[in-house]
Amino acid sequence: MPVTELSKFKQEFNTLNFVIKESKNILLFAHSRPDGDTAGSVLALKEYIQSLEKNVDIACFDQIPPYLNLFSQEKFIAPDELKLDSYNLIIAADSVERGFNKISGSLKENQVIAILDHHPDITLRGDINIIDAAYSSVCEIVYDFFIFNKIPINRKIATAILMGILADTGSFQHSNTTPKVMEIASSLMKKGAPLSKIVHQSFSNKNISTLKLWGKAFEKAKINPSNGMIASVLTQKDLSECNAGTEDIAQVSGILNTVPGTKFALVLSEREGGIIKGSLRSEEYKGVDVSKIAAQFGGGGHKLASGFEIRGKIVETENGWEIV
Ligand SMILES: [Mn+2]
Repeated sequence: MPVTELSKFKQEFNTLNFVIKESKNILLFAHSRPDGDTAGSVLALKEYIQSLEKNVDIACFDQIPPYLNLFSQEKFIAPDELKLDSYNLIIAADSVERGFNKISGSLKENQVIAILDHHPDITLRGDINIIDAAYSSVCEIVYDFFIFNKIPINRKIATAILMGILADTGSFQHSNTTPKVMEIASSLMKKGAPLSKIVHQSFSNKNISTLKLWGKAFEKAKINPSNGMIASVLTQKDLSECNAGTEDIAQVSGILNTVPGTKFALVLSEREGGIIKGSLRSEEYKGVDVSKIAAQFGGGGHKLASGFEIRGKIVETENGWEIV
């Protein structure tokens, strides 16, 4: 890929690499309940920083799940077990407002903070900010950083970056799968990243509790022929009966959205504290902007993936569900 295409963050990529080289102790920060993108980003960066013989740790409020740790045996360390002020540089990668925000305020003036994110509404800022919603994933940002600085990409780095790209593009299914993403994936495969193995292992990691919860949601799904909506609900009771967690809900609306003839999918799920979360999904070819629907309920997001929160409880009656 020509370096000119990477010019948007030329200065930031340059500065970040300079600070990495100048630092002795570096902390990488992954977001809570880590996914493939945050894990892939910190694993790729760690591999590079380690090669420079620096001390580097990965902090996260949650441990890396085994399905993301198949190509490395990394440990994520809880922030309170670390001496946070001992690091010269802290790099937070992906969803920095899910975890890193809890410690960013306590960092000292002389510590350099770098923020790598691709979420549109990030307000947190560091000393080096590489934040751009046009990126499919933070792993794509990390890739550009490596290419710009001519950092060699070995098999381990390629695998970690591809893991993040696959996670955030839903294995090249989401609309963020740009031609550039495909070019990057191709070059990572050439470096030895095992694409089909990552897809298989990352996406074949469903617990029986997740499948049971999905089963409940699918069984209850209804299609409204007048607006093409496919909708379902999950109550706190469903979650506890299946022994499932709220993270098991995330993919349900995406799967419902695959039903032919539907325009968009809505999943309403009860959360702690009397909150109902609405998750909306559509596809480019369906011609629906779900962020407009979310906005009607005070929420927001992207055209094809949005959400909102309302107060209430889901009550299932003979005539269907009601929100009370
Ligand atoms: Mn991400």
